[in-house]
Amino acid sequence: MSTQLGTLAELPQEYRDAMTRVGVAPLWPQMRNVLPHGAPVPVTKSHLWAFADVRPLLLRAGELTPVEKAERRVLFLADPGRGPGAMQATSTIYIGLQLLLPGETAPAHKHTPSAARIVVEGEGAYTVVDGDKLPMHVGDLILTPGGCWHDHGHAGNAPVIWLDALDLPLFVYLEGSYAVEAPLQSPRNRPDASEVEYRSAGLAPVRRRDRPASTAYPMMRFPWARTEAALRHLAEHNGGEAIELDYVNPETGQSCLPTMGFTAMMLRAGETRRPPQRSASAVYHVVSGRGSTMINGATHHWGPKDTFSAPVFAAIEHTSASDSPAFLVRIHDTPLQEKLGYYEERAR
Ligand code: 1HN
Repeated sequence: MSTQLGTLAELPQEYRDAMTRVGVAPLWPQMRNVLPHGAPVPVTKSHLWAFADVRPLLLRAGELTPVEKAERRVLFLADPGRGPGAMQATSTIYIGLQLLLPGETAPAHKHTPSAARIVVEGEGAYTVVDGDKLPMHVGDLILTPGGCWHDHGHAGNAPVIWLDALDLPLFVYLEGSYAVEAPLQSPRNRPDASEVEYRSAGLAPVRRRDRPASTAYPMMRFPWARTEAALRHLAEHNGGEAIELDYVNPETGQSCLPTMGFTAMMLRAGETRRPPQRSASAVYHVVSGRGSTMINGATHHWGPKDTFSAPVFAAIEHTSASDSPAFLVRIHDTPLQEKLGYYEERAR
């Protein structure tokens, strides 16, 4: 079954040169690289980005680079497995930390990749998505799906930092990534859909069949206060199971974005969890609490606002500090893998 395949070095040099001239190459020396046995061999290396390390550099970017010169003032998290400057945290997931200072705006654009933001620090910022003004409070998840206009503004009086998650690496790989730009939008004068139509889980407005495809994303904002309350409530009644809630489209029950999944997690005080090995890669953002996570044998110690990554099929063990529960959001590519038909979990 695992016969040793022939190598390039075994082939005569003049044959190799002839192949190169014609623009072909032999498959067999590279076969195992692209089809390893049993499980993929990830390029991604797990890493923890401590907020305390990134924050001062981001605030310095606020002094060094005016927002007009940046369009989006972001420091992105570079996967060490891909070397310095890699614009991805895992195979499919881009993560950045974005700074907006009081009074600043970031102009409207729309692009093919989808994005979501998790607010990390500060109050008073907002994002306008297709005319809906979405207030940004710490922990909120705000969607800007592919093809939706979005601009940002900040009416507060201290810096605001949020985490951006995009399926950008996938779109770059597909040669499908581009943007269209526009001036700032004038928001509609009404609260966003999470405050009106979609206030109650399990109760959705009657679905209109005649709606245009552009309203495929009925709810763009998931307020953290409700997410945390739902997790705490679940913790009281789920008999010691893992406390996890997926962010979904409230009309369809499907993942809230096409390729990226978002899962809110609570770890009880002093709890240890060993999730199955998942074929999805993931980035964990700590909303509150402290603890540690062992990923493929190496341990990250984390606290509020820290972010860490896990490659595909990682062996993971989370432990929360004994004095209080911890709340994290897991950003992953399960929806993409399900659509491609290969998402998998292996019990440990
Ligand atoms: C983008 O549109 C935003 O709208 C943030 O805030 C980060 C990174 C790459 C490509 C587009 C934003 C981004 C981005």
